[in-house]
Amino acid sequence: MKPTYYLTTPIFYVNGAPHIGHAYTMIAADVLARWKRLAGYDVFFLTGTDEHGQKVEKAAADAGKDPQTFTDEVSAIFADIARRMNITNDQFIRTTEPRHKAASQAIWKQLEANGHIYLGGYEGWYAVRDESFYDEAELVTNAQGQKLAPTGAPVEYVTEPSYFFRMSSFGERLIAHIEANPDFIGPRERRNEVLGFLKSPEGLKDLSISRTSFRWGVPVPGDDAHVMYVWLDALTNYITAIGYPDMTGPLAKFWPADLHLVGKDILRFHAVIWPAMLLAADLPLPKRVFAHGWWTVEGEKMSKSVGNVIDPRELADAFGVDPLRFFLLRETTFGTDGDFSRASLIRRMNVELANDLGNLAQRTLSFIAKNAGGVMPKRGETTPEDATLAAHRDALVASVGAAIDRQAFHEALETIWVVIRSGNAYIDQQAPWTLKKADLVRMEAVLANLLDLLRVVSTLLQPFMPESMAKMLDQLGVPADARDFASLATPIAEGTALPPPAGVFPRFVEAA
Ligand code: ME8
Repeated sequence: MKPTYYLTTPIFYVNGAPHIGHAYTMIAADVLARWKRLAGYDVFFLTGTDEHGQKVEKAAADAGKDPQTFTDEVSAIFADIARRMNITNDQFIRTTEPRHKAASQAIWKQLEANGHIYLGGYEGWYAVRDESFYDEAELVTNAQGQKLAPTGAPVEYVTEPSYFFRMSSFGERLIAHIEANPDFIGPRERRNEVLGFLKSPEGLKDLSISRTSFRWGVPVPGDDAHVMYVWLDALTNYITAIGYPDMTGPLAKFWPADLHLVGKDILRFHAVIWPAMLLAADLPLPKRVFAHGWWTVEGEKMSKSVGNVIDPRELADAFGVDPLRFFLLRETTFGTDGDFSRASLIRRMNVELANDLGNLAQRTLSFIAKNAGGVMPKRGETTPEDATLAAHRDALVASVGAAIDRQAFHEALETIWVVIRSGNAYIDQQAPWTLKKADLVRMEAVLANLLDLLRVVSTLLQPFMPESMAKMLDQLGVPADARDFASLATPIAEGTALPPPAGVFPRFVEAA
């Protein structure tokens, strides 16, 4: 029986076209999912779209479409982005699916049966852009005297009947859970923020969980005048996808989730509201919620009005999907903010992909093609330099895996790059081109060491750059069914024929 691993991205609002921020979360989650599969896990990887609520209803009206037609169209764009980014999600959930309405109503009924829902009235501020309620004290006033949410979103004053979730009664249990489980929220600083919020004098309040001023949502069971607050339905997607309310099928196998990967904007929904809902419904809590940082583009916040929203498909057309995936995870510490610029993407492509990794592979493989019969060379006696290189190589899978388990993707890549650079230093130092004239046995041994190194590096980089590494592993003579981490223990047999080498990472030259 394989161990299981269940991970999710947020489900994205279909109010507008996806951009690199959305692609970022999908790609990071995909690297993790692919890594875990290669490490022998039975992975369930979920992404999808969040299609209810006032914001989506408004966007549909602005587009002159009925909400279902509109969400069908925009959801298809998100699914297309996932496909183009090579995302290996096992399911793409849409909250307008009948099974999801059923699951949302089921959890509502469970909360109600457990005594955690009551009818009242909401009077206060609401930001449609954030689909979030705000206290008067949280609001800021801009230069025009307009009241705004702390996120900058416009707010409106709402008075309407509403059902409430008794969230306030879960504060103590949430604090205890977070304190007893240091890995429940990452990164560490964000965990402290959540604890600070829960322990603040305002503490946890009851949450308004239904709306009556519009219709685009899941109807509240037994009271059709209300639709559920969009976040209540949205968060439930994580259990809809695995069969809730049926507790015996995939849910029994995959719940609790191993990881909810989200952006920092929605951590509180995932680290406070969702766990409170689960506690109230007598369901186990996810093992971890990790909040990554925020991308700007060429130094500016992405927005339709600035006109700098980048479609990740355009970037993939211009630079390739793998360089884009690599760049997004390499450029900044996962968990902190990043700035996207074409210049830095091109720099990393040329320095790290073309020069460091591409050259190491190209130099080694073309030398073997020309001077060692185009086959896996014979391994020889081990010198101290060889032993050092091999030790670094063999430590990689564990150290990179540990970084990935902490969602430290940047660190995982840096650890691999240190070894790639030491491979380049090794080839320069050992100089097989000189050995060619003096010591063919040693020349072969050096080349074999380089191929053994390249095989490990390419195997471990598959989750980050799946297409390029498939090409690389083809050239290294690694059979398609021997590319998981368990196969690393079986070296390529000497004499294995290698296909003619072809560069995997050309230098990117900006068109004049
Ligand atoms: O919040 N930088 O959906 P959403 C980095 N439907 N990541 C970004 C980003 C940026 N500039 N912009 C967006 C919602 N993201 C809810 C979620 S989950 C039950 C419901 C990513 O379409 C990041 O993952 O606003 C962020 O958390 C998410 O998109 C927000 O997507």
